Amino acid sequence: MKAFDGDDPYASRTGSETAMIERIDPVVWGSGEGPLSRDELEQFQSDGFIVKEGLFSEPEVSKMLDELERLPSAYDESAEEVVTEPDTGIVRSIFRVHRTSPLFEELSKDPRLVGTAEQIVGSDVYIHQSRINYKRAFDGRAFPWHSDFETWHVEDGLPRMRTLSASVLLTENVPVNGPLMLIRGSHKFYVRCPGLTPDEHYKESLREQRYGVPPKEALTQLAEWGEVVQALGPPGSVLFFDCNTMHGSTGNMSPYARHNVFLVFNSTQNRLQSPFCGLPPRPEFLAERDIV
Ligand code: 6CS
Ligand code: FE
Repeated sequence: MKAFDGDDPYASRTGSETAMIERIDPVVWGSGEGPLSRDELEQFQSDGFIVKEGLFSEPEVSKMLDELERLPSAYDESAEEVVTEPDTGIVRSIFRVHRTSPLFEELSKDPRLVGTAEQIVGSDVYIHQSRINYKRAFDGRAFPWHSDFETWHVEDGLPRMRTLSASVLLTENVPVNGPLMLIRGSHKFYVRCPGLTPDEHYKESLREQRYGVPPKEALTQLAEWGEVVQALGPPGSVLFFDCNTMHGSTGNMSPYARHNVFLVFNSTQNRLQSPFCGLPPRPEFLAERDIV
C-alpha cells in the first residue's frame, strides 16, 4: 500500500480527503465524420453515453451467445482471466476475450464499434480491455457504483479521459435483470475516492470492489444534477459510454439472463503510463500495454 499524489489532476485514493472536481478533458475529442450523427454525438457529449439499437443482427448475436457459453470450458481452473463469484463459484467475467476468441477478436475490429470509438476520441484506437460479463438468471451478482476511469487511472496509469466502452447487449436488457445503470452527466465530474489501493487489489476488486468506490454523498449529488437511468434494449444493441460515466448494476434475481460483452477502446494518443497509485501495473489481461 502506497500513497502517491504529486500534481496528478485525477489523483484518487491518496489517503486524503475525497472531493469532486470538474473534468479537465474533452468528452468528444473528434469533430470528424463517423457512424454517429451530429445529434447523437451531442447526446454522448452531454449524457456520457448513448444506446444504439439494432447494430448487430440476430444471427450475429446468436453466434456470440454460443461463443459466450462455450468459453468457460476453454480455460483451466487457474486461469486468471476467468473471474468467479466469491460465494457460488459461478463465472462472473472473462477478460481479454479479444485475444482468446477469434469471434470476439473480430468484434473488437468491427467498424460499427471502432468507427464510433474513433469518432469520439478523435484518433486511432486500440483495445485497452475486453471482457464478457455474465449475469445468469437468478444468480447474477451486482456491480457497485464506480467510474472505470478512476480504476484505470489509479491502477493502470491511463493518463487522460480519452477512452470509452462499448457494451454489446447479447440478451435483452430489461429493468428486472440487472441492466447497467448510469448517472446522466456524471462523466463531467471526477470523484476522488477514499482509502489507499491495497497491493494486488484486482484479485479482490474484480469480484467485489471496495476501493475506488465513491462516497454516497458524491453519488447523491451527481444524481441530483443528472438522473439515474438504465441502459435497456434488445439483443444486438450497443451501449457506448464514456470512461468516466458513473455506473453500476444490481444483481439478477429474475429468470432472464443478462449477458453483455464489453470492448474498451483507448486513443493511441493516450497510452498507459506507470499506475498513478505508485504500485506495479496490473496484469495485461486487464490493461493492454502493447498496441497490436
Ligand atoms: O477493474 C477493472 O478494470 C474493471 N472493474 C470494473 C468494476 N469495471 C471496469 C473494469 O472492467
Ligand atoms: Fe465498470
